[in-house]
Amino acid sequence: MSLFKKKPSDFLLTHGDSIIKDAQRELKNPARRLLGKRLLTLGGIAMLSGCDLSNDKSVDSALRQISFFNDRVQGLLFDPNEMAPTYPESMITRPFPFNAFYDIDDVPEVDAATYKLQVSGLAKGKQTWTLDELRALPQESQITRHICIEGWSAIGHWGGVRFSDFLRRAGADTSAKYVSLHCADNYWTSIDMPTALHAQTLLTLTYDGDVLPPKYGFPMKLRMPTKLGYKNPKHIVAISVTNTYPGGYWENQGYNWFGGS
Ligand SMILES: Nc1nc2c(c(=O)[nH]1)N[C@H]1C(S)=C(S)[C@@H](COP(=O)(O)O)O[C@H]1N2
Ligand SMILES: [Mo]
Repeated sequence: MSLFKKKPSDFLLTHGDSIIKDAQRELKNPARRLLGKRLLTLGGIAMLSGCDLSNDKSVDSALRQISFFNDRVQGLLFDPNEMAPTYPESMITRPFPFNAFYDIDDVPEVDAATYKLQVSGLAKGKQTWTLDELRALPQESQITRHICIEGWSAIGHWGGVRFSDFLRRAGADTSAKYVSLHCADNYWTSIDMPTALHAQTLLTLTYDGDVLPPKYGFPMKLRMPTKLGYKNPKHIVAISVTNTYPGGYWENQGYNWFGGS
């Protein structure tokens, strides 16, 4: 299967600036000159930022180059206090695009009544959560931009529980390195703890004020506006806190693990 199977033409990529800044800083490192040259020949996404990048093949390749960035460097550059931009309701992309490693007809049907979220690993709190228990926790919402490595971006409106709040309630060891997230469609990904605790990282239960529909990840999606689309898992059924590198579905096929800014 091609990693870049779709070329949606009607979305604008206007943000990705922090990733670009990382890229520019990285260019100063002589050990990465070759990579730097490659990035430069791509014209610099920073300069393209704000332009209509639809049908621009360089977007795919530019994002792909960025995905080669060293995870450690990205981790060091990550600023836990820096917020991703938020947008007014008028800027929400309608309809918000669907994407997965399969077609929309194959979206998994998760049964709300029997659904349970499992928490395991370095966490000594409650290990099983029902949907009602998650809905009873304090809720927040955000309108942020989702950027997919395939070369499109879109603004969406998600609501749910602040992940740092959830992790605390689940008794997670927040000094652990990773949080891995396993999904009903056997997709999985994993994130660094600083991103897990970032104020905009949200365990979402709603989309645009309604229960999260199946296509957007019912019953829950972890939404991180600081990370690329593939790091935002839908249909999460299990969460594990660990110091052992968990990888991910796309990450194990060559996508950059940190995948964000
Ligand atoms: N469970 C699961 N989560 C997933 C994926 C997937 O295939 N399965 N695809 C990822 C990718 S690449 C993108 S761009 C977003 C798309 O989310 P959306 O359908 O809400 O736009 O989901 C991400 N999370
Ligand atoms: Mo994606």
